[in-house]
Parts: sequence; structure tokens; C-alpha cells
Amino acid sequence: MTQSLSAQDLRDQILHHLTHTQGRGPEFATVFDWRLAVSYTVRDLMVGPWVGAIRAARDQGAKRVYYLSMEFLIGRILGDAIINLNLEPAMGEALTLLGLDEQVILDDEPDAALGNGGLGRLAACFMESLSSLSCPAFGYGIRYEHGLFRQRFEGGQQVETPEDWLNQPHPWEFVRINYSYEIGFKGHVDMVDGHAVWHPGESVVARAYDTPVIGWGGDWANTLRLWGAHPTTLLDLKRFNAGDHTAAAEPEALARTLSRVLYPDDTTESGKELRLKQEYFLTSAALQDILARFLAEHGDLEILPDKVAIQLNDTHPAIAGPELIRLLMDVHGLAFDRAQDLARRTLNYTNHTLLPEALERWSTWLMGRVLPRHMQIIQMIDEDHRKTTNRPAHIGIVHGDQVHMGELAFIMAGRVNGVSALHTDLVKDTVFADLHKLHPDRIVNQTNGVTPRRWLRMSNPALTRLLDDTIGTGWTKDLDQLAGLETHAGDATFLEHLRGAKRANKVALSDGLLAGLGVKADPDAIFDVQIKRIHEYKRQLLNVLEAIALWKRIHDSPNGDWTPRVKIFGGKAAPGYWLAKSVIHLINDVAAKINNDPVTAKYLQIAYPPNYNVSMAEDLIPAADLSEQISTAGKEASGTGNMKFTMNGALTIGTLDGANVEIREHVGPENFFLFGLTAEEAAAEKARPGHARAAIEASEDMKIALQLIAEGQFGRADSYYTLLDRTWNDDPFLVASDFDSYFATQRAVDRAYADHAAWDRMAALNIARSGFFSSDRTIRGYMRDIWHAVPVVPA
Ligand code: B1N
Repeated sequence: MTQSLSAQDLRDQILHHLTHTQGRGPEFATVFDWRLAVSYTVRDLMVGPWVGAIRAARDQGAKRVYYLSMEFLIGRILGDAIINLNLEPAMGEALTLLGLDEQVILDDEPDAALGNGGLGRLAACFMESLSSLSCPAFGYGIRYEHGLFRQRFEGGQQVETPEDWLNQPHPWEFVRINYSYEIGFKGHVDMVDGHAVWHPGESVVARAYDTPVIGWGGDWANTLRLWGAHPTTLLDLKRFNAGDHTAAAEPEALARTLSRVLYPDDTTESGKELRLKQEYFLTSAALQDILARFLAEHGDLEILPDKVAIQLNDTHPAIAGPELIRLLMDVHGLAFDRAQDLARRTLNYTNHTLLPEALERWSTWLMGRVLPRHMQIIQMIDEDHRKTTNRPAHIGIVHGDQVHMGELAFIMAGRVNGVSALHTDLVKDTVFADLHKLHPDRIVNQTNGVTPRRWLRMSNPALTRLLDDTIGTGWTKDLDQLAGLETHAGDATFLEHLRGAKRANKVALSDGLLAGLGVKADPDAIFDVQIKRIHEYKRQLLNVLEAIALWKRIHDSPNGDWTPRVKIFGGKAAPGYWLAKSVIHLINDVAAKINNDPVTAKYLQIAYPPNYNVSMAEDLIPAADLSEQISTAGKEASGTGNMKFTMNGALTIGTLDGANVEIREHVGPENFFLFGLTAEEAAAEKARPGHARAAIEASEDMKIALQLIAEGQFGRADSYYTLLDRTWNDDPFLVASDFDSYFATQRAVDRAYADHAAWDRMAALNIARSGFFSSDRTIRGYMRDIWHAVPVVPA
């Protein structure tokens, strides 16, 4: 812990930046001016540890970890940096001295939404843990000018608008014009004296924009290096002078499209030329930068794997295999075998999904046109693998006219990992079964985790105070210490305080829902939350059908013993995902009807705040009683929201899918609401012809729910014909097969919640047993099993 500044020091620094960086007098300053002044003040405190970390890693010749990801879903930075630098309570006091409301300042920061969902947020948690563990690392990504789109509802339907976080200065980044690399595309390859020479037809410049990521305690900061695309020549002066000003600016416009927008797809592959170019842009810039740093420090390429570990976040940067070989061969003169061997001992690949629609494939035609030299190298890798392994014909990278990026990533990786125990088993048994047989030691598991700094200490101050008072603050860097709560789980006073903390969070959320949506959420009702991307496999449809069936039951016997419930949804659908958008429409239509039913209103409410993002998650998770993790078993690789809820004392209703399996093992089956088919049963059920219709016919509640939609009880019935038809006749994600089990388990939740003391005890045990799900544990696992990297002592 290096920093300890007084409130007066902080106030003076903030005033200094307000005047000298923002150029504003206090009497003219807006919230924005103040927020920037505060951010620069905090940033100043990160620079020392940051420069120190970079120096220590270099001086000690340490091995570095490089995390390549198309997405980093960072969210806001200021609040997290204040926590990690240990600036509370001094910062709060400083802002009070200045007459400012800290929450207003924090809320002024736009989310850095450079990711779609779990995969991008995982990368952000990993960056924080890498710094907290003082493991020398760089994250490499793209500096998208427009992050994930903003979501509005019009008539209950999703409308997307562009996100523009860079319309205002981003106070955390340092532009490095001296770290620029040229990235080529297209063109042709010549053979000169037996050596390949690629002559790109187009090229752009990748420029580094660095953000320090400060670890817990403020002793170490790593770098998140995001690449912005710039033209090689700014202006076509000839055309400009000829008066064609628009055409003159073309090179600039063309280059910029590369880092203009994040593709809004989550677990779907987009298959577009621009996406392939973005992937190569990130990968080539990162590898050129890594090699330049390595050569400056060590010179000898033979020791590359001893000093560099590169992690590919899914297949999106899988072109790293061929690109590293290209750089080692065509630029540094190594032979193919040597280059391939070095690359394989340096690269590793994380698989994040088994969904067939997410597995990246590029046509050989497109790959050959955009990256002609890489297409040659891919064929060399594939051919070499075929020869050395004697593999059967159906295994491999190139099949017909398709390049399979999963196979490419696997074959070029020293280690391949899945993201939960179940997922890793399925990776071995399904997508990579053949390659696993050929390389039985390559696949390992690293169950995901989340950072307890952001997801507990920062976002849940009420619970944090209780934890600190009960077991001390050590849990923040060693989450296993939460086990110290076990002995308090039978202590009525502790449980009362736990309930009090949860209730305070629920009151705050309830106020927000009333102000924002007009929804009346009773803080004594169960807050039942499902927040994640809207996707068929995540089964928001199951949740809303349960809401309809429950509403009908309450409506029919309003004097029954009902446990009040507020169902909260949050999430975006990919703009082109019609069925997911139809589910959003349905949830909003159902909410509009039942929230205003005077008979049922006090028992059941539905809230769907638009534009779910990291900041909204920080408000919702601490206020949740029930965490909905209800994907079809075998489909959710891990989930990470599930872990955040558990450590914030929500109980899970869930299937045996992804990391739910491990959460249930840790918290104990008696503290987890399990329902539904297992992965194996689900696969068998899906293969049974007519499974959907049979299950619906057998379920009175489900049938009624579908009938009510078809009758037009919730908006116009014709909006939902396709959704209904698919549910009756296809139902690939087994909503019908799992419905009765889900409905019955929800009623068990109702009964359990009615017994306050028992519920609070279960919540306490969920928190106490959630230590395993810290991303510190995950990162230690990667360091030990995959990267062979060790922490560095800060200078
Ligand atoms: O990665 C998360 C997991 O916790 C989730 O279970 C998993 O669904 C998620 C293509 C993806 N898998 N694949 C993606 C994202 C963007 C894209 O363009 C695929 N996201 C996941 C972290 O392991």
C-alpha cells in the first residue's frame, strides 16, 4: 500500500488540475470539468506504480504475459481506481470539502463498453487481477470509437443507437505516437530466392493508446494497450489541390473504419471482411510490438517462449499463429520448422463456446484475398500437422473452401483451455474430440473468476462494511478468507445485519426503478434478476413464460399465500437476432400488462431497464435475492455473472451448466435451487422427435402461458407467431422440457424466501463459500499451468 494522501492534499490536486489541465475556475466548472480534474488527480497516482512496474519487469528480465482480445469490457475506471489506490475515505472527504457529491462525479463517467458480454468483461477482470498479483502483463485490444450500441425501447421493442464514448476526452489514456506499426492487407506474394515477399495492396498504421490498470493496493499497474487505426498518408494532396476535398480525405476515412465500431455479436460469428481485417489489425500490431520489445531486451529469438506467453481470447486473434510464423520467417529469416516450434511454445488459446454458430470460419477465398501470405502459411501448418500426426482426413484446418479458426488456434497452441470444468470436458468430448486424441495433454481447465474489488468492494459498500467489520479487510486480496463467515452464519445478529445491507441496496434500486421506469418494486419482495445478453440458449423466454403462468395463477386465486416478487431483466440482443428481439418485445409487453393488473400488482412486478451495461450490473447485483442462471445445460461455457451474484449473497436458481456446477459444489446443494435436465439428458431430449409438443401438452401451466400470448393478452398476437411456432414445433433450447421443473423450483424459492432466517443463512453461506470464484485464483491457475509466469516484486 503506497498511497496515503490526506483529503486536503487531494482537494489541492483536484483544484490544480481543474485550473491547469481543464483550464477552468471553480466557479465556472461543470460536473464534467470536476470529474476530469478528479480523474487526472487519481491518474497521477497510478503513474508511479505503472512506470515502476514496467521498469521492474524489464530490469528483472521477467517473463511477460500478453492477453490478446477483441473485447475489453472495462466499464467505468474512476471508482475502481479510487478503491484500488485505497483513496477512501480521503477522496470522499476531499469532494465534500469542494462541495461536490461523489456519486454524481462517478456517475458522470461513460462506460468504456468495448465488449459485448462475458468474454469482454472476463478480459477486464483478468487485467485487474494480473495487476493485483503483480504479474507483468499487457492487454492488447482495439480502441473502438464506438463501443457496444445503446439500447432504447420503442413500443417495447429494442432500438439501437450508436455509442460515442470518445466524443469527449478520455482522461485515462496516453497516446504513444512512437509506438506505431504498419499493417498490410491484400496484394500479392512474390518468391525471391526461395523467400516469400508479401507486397500488401493496402496498409494502415496501428497506433498505441495506453491505459494503466492499477492493481489492488496500488503497488503495480499493467498496461492495456488499445490500437487505433490511422492512415499511412493523411491526405491525398494531389487530389486536395485539384479541389476534390472529399476524395483527398479518403485514405483517412478508409483507415479509420478499422477501429470505428465493435461488432455487436455475442457468441455468433459475423463472417464479414471488415471483422477479419479488425482481427488481423489487432493481432499483427500486438505481435510486432511484442517482438520489438523482446528483441530490444533479449535479442535471441531462441528464448522467445521463455520470456513471452501469449493468450488468445477465443479464436478472434487466431491469425496470431500464421502471423507470428510470418514475422519470424519473412522478417527475421527463420526456417518454417523453427518458426512454427517457437510460435507453438509461445501461444495459447482459450475456447469460450461450443455453439456451432460461434465457431469462426473464413472462406479460403476471403482469407487468400485479404491475407494472401497467411493463407499460404495456414496451408503449410495444416500440411505439416497432417504429416507429423498421421491424422485422419476429416481433421484439420482447411476443409473444402473453409478455414477453421478453432482448429488453427488449437494446432498452434501450447495449451488450450476451457472456462469451467463442465465446459472443458465438453471441449474434449465434442468440438475438439479428434484433436484431443492426437494431443491428449494439451487441453486444460481454468474455471473463470471475477474481481472482488469491482464486484464486491466497489459496487456493494453496504456488504463490504459488514464483511470488514466481521472478518477484517483481508478478503479483498484473498477471497478465500470469506470462509471466516461460516461461523457467523448461525449468528442471528450477523444475519440481521446481512439482511439490512441487502435491504438498503434493494431500497436504492427500488427508488431508481420507480424514477426511471415507474415500476413499483417493494423492497420486501424477492428481487429476481436475470441480466445477460438476450439469447435463445440463455432462455429469458423460460423466465417470462414462468412469469405469465404465475400471474395467471395469482389472478385466479388472489387470496392465496403468494410471496411477492419483482422480476428484473436486463440485456441487449444482437441487432440482427430477430428471435432474441422478439423475446425483448414479449417481456416488455408482459410487463405492461401485469404491472398494471390491480389484482396481482402487489405480488408480481416486472422491470426491464433499457441499456444494460457494466454500471447497471453494479447497481443490480448487490440488490438481488435470486440469480437466474437458467441456460440449457451444455450451452453456457461458464457464465461469470453467476459468480458475482453468489459473492453478493444472492441464491441461484440454475441448471447444471457451465460454472453453475462448481458454484453448487462450493456453496452446497442445499443452498442452491437446481432444476432441469443435465447436459447429457438435454442432448438426448433434443434428439427425440416431437419433444417440444409432448412437453407442452404435458404442462398445464406452460400451455396456458402460450395460449395467453396467442390470444393477444400481451400486445398483438401476430408479433409472436414465429416465437410461438418455434416453441411448439422446434424448441431447440428445451424451454418446454424444463418448464415444469423450473416452475416447481420457483415455488420452492417462494417458500424458502418466506422463512427469513433460513434464507439469510443460505445467503451468508453463499458468500462465505464464494472465494473460489475470484479471478485472482483463475489468473494464478493460468500463471502456473499455462504461462509459467511468476509475480515480480515491485521496485
Ligand atoms: O464467454 C464467457 C463465458 O462465461 C460465457 O459462458 C460465454 O458465453 C462467453 C463471439 C463470444 N463465449 N463466446 C463469446 C463473444 C463475442 C463474439 O464475437 C463469441 N462469448 C462467450 C467468458 O468465458
